[in-house]
Amino acid sequence: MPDLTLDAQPYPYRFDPAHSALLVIDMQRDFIESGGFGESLGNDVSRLAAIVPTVRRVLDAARAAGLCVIHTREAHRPDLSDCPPAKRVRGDAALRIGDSGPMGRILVAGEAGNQIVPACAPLVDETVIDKPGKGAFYNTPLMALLAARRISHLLVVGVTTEVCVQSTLREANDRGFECLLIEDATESYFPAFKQATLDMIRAQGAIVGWTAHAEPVIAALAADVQPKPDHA
Ligand code: C5J
Repeated sequence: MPDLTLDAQPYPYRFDPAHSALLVIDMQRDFIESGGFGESLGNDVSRLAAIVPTVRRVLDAARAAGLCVIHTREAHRPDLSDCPPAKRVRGDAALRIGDSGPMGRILVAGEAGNQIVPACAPLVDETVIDKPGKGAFYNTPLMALLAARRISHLLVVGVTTEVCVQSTLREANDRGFECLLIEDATESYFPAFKQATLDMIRAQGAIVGWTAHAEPVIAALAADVQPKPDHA
C-alpha cells in the first residue's frame, strides 16, 4: 500500500517510494539551450531554462529518498535509421534533425546538444533511456525496466509539457501507472499549452494523472528520509 500522501490536484496523491520512480523527461541542451532543436524551431528556450533549478531540487530530494531515477533523451541514431522521414522533414525548421548546428548534429545521440544539461546530469547508477519518439515507452526498454523494479507510481518532470511529457504520461497511464506531473518542474515554449496540458491531465477525476507543485513533493520525500521514531 502507498504510504506517503501529498497535496495534489484533483485530490491527494498517495505513493510508496519503494515502488515509485522519478522520470526526468528530455532535460537536454537541444531543448533548453541556444543553438539546439528547440531554438531551430523558432522557440524562446529561456522559458525552459528557468525550471532547471526546480528540476534539480526534485532530483536531489528523490535521490536522498532513494527513489529510482530514470532520465530520458530524445535521441536518434547517427544514421537516422530510427527517425521516420515524416519527423525529419515536417515544418520549416532552420535546422532539421541530423543537421549540424552549434552543438553538433540536432537530436543525434552522442552529440553535445543531445546531452542532459549539467545541473540535471544523471548519476552513474541512474538509467538513461534514449527514445526515438515523443513518448518514452515507444521503442524503448522503459516498460520492462519499470516492471522489473516493480514500479507502479511515476513522478514526472521535464520538457516539453505538451509534447514528450504529455505523450509519456498518456502512454504510462494506459499501462496502469499512477502518474504525478510536477507543475513547476515541467515547461513548454507555449504557456497556454502547458496550462491546457495540466488541466487535461487532472480533469475528470485524474483521467490521466495528478498534478502537484514541487514543494509538497520535496517535503513528502524529505519526511521519508527523516529518522523514524524508535518504538522499541
Ligand atoms: C519536442 C520534447 N518538443 N522533448 N520534444 O519535440 O518535448
